Amino acid sequence: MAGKFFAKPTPENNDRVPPGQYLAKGFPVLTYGDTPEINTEEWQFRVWGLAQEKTFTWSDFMSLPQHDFIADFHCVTRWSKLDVSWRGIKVTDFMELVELDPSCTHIMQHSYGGYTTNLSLEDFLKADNFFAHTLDNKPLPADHGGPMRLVVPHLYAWKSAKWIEGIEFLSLEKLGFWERNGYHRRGEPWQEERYAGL
Ligand SMILES: Nc1nc2c(c(=O)[nH]1)N[C@H]1C(S)=C(S)[C@@H](COP(=O)(O)O)O[C@H]1N2
Ligand SMILES: [Mo]
Repeated sequence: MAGKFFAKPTPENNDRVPPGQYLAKGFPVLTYGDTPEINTEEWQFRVWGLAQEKTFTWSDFMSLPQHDFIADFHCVTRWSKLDVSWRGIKVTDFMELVELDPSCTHIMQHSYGGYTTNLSLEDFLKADNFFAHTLDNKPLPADHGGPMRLVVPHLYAWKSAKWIEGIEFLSLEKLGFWERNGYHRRGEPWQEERYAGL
């Protein structure tokens, strides 16, 4: 697999590349289906289920603290990209605006276009997770999930929903799009949690 698009890990970064992964030289785009085109004025974000239902606008997100993030990105199709440079809003900061029912244990991410992916509440509330609107100091391109995506660095990248439009809060684990189609319910790359039932 090494060559034009992929590189073997080097001794310097080897301990940051999970088993079975290669380093991508660029930043590949991986999308199932069409790329939705949404501008920041029409973009909305809704929370519902076991949280008081609320809709947020782009400016609601912009008025939250903004941070730079450097995070590694691991796609289950075996490419990884180290040190991706993003800017956005911490999930934990956003969640201060959400009134969560104590019975909530899981969440579902919902995207424009219909993509879904699930997380346990614990995996969603990790301090390192963030909503990203900027990549390499430029507005997040549509093919990488702009105007806004979630980034969950500690799990395989299919858990980082592009074009995110809402979170459904749940008291049981529901499965998202890839999880219903044979992928692992959690997807931790260091444990190689690639497929369900393995
Ligand atoms: N809405 C949506 N989010 C998505 C996907 C998708 O097809 N639709 N693909 C997932 C997968 S499999 C990966 S690897 C990453 C890829 O992100 P990128 O295209 O920015 O590299 O987005 C994830 N989020
Ligand atoms: Mo992926």
